[in-house]
Amino acid sequence: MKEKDLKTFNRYTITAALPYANGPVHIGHLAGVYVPADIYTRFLKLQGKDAKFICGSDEHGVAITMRARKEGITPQAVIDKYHHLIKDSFAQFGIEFDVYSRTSAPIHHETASEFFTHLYNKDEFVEEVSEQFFDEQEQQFLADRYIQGNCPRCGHENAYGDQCENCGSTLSPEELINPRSMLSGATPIKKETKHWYLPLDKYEPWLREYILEGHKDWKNNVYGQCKSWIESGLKPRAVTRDLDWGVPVPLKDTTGKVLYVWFDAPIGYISATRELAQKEGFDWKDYWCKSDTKLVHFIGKDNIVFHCLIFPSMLKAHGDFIWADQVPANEFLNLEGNKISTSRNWAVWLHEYLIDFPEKQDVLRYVLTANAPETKDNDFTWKDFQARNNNELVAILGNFVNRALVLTHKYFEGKVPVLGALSDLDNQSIEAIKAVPASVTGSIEQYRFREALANAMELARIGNKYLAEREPWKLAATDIEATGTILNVALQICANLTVVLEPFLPFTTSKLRAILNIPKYNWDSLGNAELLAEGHQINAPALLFNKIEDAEIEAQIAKLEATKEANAAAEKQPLPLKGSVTFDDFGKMDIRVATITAAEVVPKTKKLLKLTLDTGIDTRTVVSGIAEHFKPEEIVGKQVCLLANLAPREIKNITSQGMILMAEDQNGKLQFVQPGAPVWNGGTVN
Ligand code: B3M
Ligand code: ZN
Repeated sequence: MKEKDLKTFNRYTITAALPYANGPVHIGHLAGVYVPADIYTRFLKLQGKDAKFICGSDEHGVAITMRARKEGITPQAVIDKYHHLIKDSFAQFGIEFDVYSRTSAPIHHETASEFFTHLYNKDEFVEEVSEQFFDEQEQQFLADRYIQGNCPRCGHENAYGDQCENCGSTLSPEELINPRSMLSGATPIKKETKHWYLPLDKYEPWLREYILEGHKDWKNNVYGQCKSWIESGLKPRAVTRDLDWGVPVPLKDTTGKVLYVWFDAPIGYISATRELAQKEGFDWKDYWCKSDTKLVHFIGKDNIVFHCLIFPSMLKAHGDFIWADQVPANEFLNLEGNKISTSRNWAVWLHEYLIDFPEKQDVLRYVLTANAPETKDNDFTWKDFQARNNNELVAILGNFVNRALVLTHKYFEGKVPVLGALSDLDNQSIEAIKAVPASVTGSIEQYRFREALANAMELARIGNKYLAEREPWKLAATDIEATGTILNVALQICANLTVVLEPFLPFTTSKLRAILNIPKYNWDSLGNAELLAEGHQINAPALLFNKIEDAEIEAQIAKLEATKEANAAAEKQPLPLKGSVTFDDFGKMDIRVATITAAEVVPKTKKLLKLTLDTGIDTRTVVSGIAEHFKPEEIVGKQVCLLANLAPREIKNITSQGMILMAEDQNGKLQFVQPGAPVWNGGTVN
C-alpha cells in the first residue's frame, strides 16, 4: 500500500460543481456530478464519518448575463428564478447537501474578495495591460462570448469569440472574421485594459509533483487531461474581467471590473462552508485548512482544468489551504443519442421529471447510476429507463421483498420466524449476506458506483432466486419450520438491503425500513445475517416499485420529438442566393395575376393538382405540385401570380401552360404568392 493510501482522514469535505443559475438541472448534471456525489457522501455518513456535502448556485459570469439578455430580464432576476428552482429540485430528488448556498450571497463576495486580496498582497498576480475588444456604442468591453463573427475554420457566420458551435473549434476573438458586438451589432474596436493574471506556469513544477507524481490513483480521464494540459505548457490565466456582473475587483480604480467567474466560483465552496459553519457552530477552517481533511471535488469532465489545475494553484498560492485529494470527474451523458443541450432544450429536466414521475426519484437515481458515464460518455434512453424499472427494480428487488413480507404475514402474523435447521441453500444465502460488504465497500471507495450498485443488487437477485428455489409457499403446508427458516433468512436479506442500498436508493430504503419496523443501521451492520431478531414484528407490506407503462414512455419520447422539430424549424436557414441575373434576364419573364376557376387532383399522383386559370387574356390549364398543401375545393377563386410565358410542358399527359408562384416557409409548407389586394386578371407583375 502506498504511504498516501494509509493516510487516515478525520473529516471529509465533499464538493459538487456549483450549477450555473441560468437554467434548470438536467439528467446530465445528475449523472455526471450530483448522484455520484450524493452516493459517496451518504456512504461516508453511514460509516459515521464527519462529512460536509457542499454546493450552491454559480451566479456570476457570462452564462448568467447572456441568459438575462435572452429573456429580457436582469441577471438578478435570472439567478433568483433558477437558484430556487435548482435548490428545490435537488432537495426533492434526495441530493442531501449540508449546505446549498449561492455565489451572489454577501458571504461569498466577502470570501472571494479576501482571497483575491490575500494573493494580491503576496504579489502572486501578474498585472498586465492588454488590448481587448470594446463596443463604443455600448461603452463596454466585450467578453469573448459577446463577440460574433465568421469562423476562420469553417466559415460559420455566427461563431463566438471563444468557440465555434458549428465545428467545435476553440477560438480567440482576434481570429474571428468580421467580428461584431452582440450587444449593438457594431464592429468592436481594440482598447487597452488592465487585468490580473494567475501565473499558472509558475506552479507547473508543483502541479507535476501534486498530480502527475502524487495522484496516479486518479481516474484515467482526469489524470490524462491534467497530464496533457501540463505538458502542453501552462500559461498565465486572467482572473479578472471587464463585466458589470460579478464580484467587484477589490482594488482601487477598478470600476467595471469583476473577478473572473472561474476564479470566484470554486471559492464558493469555501464561502458555503463558512455559511454552514455559522449556522451549525463549527470552525470552517477544519474542513479547508487541516491536512487530515480529505477534500473531494465531484465535477463533469469540462471542469477538470479548473478543479485540478487552477483552483489547487490558487489554494497553494494562498498558503492557508489544503487541496483536493480526489477529483472523480465523470464523462458526459447523452440523451437518445444526442448531446444534452440547455440552449436547444434537449434534456430531461429534473423539475419536470419530478412532476411526470411522482414518487419515482429512486428509479431515475437507479438508472443514472447503472448507466453512469464513469469512464466514457454514455446514453440515456427512455426505453432503457422503462426496462430497468420493470425488469430490475420491479421484477427482482420489488418482487423479492414483497414475497418475503407477504409470506411472513401470511404464515407468521408478520413476526420474524425462528431460524431452524439450515439447508445448503439457506447457508449459501447467509454467506451471500456476509459477502456483501466486501463486494460493495471497495467499489464505492474507488468511486466505481455502477459496479457498487450492481454488486448491491446482486444481493436482491440472490434473494429472489433463493425464494424461487426454496418455494416456501409450497413448503408451508408440510414443513412450517423450514418455511420459517427460509423467511427468516429472506428477511435478513431485506434488512441488509436497507443498508447497502441506502446511498443509492434512499427513498426506497426509507420505505422498506418503515415496513420492517427498523432504524437506519450504519454501514458496519452490513453483512450481519441476524439483524432482525426472531419474533420482531414487521408492519404491513407495500409495493416498493410499480411498472412503468409504454404510454408514459411514449409521451416522453413524443415530447423530445417535438423539441427536435422545434429546433429544426428554428435552425432552418433560407437557401443561399443563386448567381446574379441582369435586369434584361428578368424582363424576359411575363408574370401575370390570374384567378383559379377550377381545381382537381391529377389521378394516380399525390402531389399534383390540375388548375384552370382565368388569365384575363385566355383560360388555361396549369399542373401544380401543391396537392399535399391544399385541397382543390379550398383554392377555387384565389388570385395567384402566374409565370404566363413559360413554355408549355406535358405533365401526366396534361399540357401545362405556365407556372404559379409559391413561397415555402421554414417548415416546408407552401403558400401562394398573391397580390395584397384584388387585381384584374392579366395584370402584370414587375
Ligand atoms: N458553474 C458548472 C459548469 O461549468 C460550473 C461549475 C462551477 S464549480 C466551482 O457547467
Ligand atoms: Zn467553425
